Amino acid sequence: MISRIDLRGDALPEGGALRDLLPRAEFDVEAALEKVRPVCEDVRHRGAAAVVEWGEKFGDGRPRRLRVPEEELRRALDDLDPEVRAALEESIRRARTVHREQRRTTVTTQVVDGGTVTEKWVPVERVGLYVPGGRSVYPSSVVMNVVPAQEAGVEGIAIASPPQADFDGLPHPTILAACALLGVDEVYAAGGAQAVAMFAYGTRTTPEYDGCLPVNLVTGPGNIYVAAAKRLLKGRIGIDAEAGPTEIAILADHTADPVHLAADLISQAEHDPMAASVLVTDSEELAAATEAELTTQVAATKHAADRVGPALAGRQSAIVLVSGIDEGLKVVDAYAAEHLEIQTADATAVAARVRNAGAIFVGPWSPVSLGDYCAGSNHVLPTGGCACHSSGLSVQSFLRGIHIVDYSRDALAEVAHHVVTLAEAEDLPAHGAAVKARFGWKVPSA
Ligand code: HSO
Ligand code: ZN
Repeated sequence: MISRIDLRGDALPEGGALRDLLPRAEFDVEAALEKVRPVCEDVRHRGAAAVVEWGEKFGDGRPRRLRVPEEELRRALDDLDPEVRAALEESIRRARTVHREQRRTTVTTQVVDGGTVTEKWVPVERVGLYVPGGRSVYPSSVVMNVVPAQEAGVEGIAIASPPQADFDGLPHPTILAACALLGVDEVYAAGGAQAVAMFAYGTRTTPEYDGCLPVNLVTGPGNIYVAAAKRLLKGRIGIDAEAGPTEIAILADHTADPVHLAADLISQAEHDPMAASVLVTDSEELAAATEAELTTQVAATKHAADRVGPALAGRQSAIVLVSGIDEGLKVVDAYAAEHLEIQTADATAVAARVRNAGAIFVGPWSPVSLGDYCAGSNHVLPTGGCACHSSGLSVQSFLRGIHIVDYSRDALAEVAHHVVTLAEAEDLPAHGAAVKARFGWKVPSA
């Protein structure tokens, strides 16, 4: 069911070579680019009508209205199961508690007398948050996108989620209810690459459709076409990341409980047949016990046939055997998982040594599912190894740091000769001239 990779014995290769030995899903965004290019171009030229038509062509329902009327948001919240509402409220409360602390303060540095540089943090004016539909209806992802944007102070928050034929051409009602709970009232029944293009280019209001103002930044997970549209339109818009299939890696030793390990590996495999579940361990016994547990638990899990089974059997999942926890750390660093659980003796100390991961879950009581919903942490995280250079969604994702430079005459005079010297060294004398002109073309001496 799940393959094994044995890296015991020989010394582990370094960096890229080690990474190449580890399993990973194919997620060829480049190939999808050609498919989404005409879609984005069409939305650019024909606006809302193209958004709706491409949605229908790709199998979404026809939206009743492109912009979801506010009474539908209120109705969805009124109809929401009270237990789901209570759970979402707790999820929101905890996410706010964590994300509020991520706000940045303006810092002014006195570089010299009369010379300051201030870094001011300014929220992006308007963002578009993408929330998938279809197989993955995740109101929790609405929370994880909206809360950091709101805590960052973003004024314009728009959400797009595909129209569902089963719900009369509206996005899924729990998505709408989550938007209403969070106080977001600008919601579009649009999905896929066409929704990203709608956000990027904006659409005009026509007799048939409500318009959407262009946004500055698009965030949120989606399928490969959403990722491809983000790549194509990046520059015109900012993006968070190109989310790929979800991943869980677990670094475990003989102290870990195979029942928990199997449950956690299955939990993320449940998202997608392309999802990756990777166990890294130095214990042959634990590997065997986890394999046995996987067989038992997969047989009893709801999405076994269509997602969990194929995900665990896929080339992206494996049990990796290593000679010790030090080697295990090298492996998980090379893998750079979206989610990494540490299930070892002294898990806190081991976790402190991890360099690359989207989020780290420490010890037996911090499963990834907790982070997916109610830890307070964010679940929009870098996939596909991007955790070695990128972070998950946070308040910072919605802010820009602007440097404000304010020097007096004396402060400029003090450093003018260095500016002129560097300008000449770079053969850019006009740069130096911009300073010289201020001092009657005679640079003050040091
Ligand atoms: N594990 C997913 C997020 C999610 N899980 C949503 C449940 N719902 C990617 O981090
Ligand atoms: Zn999940």
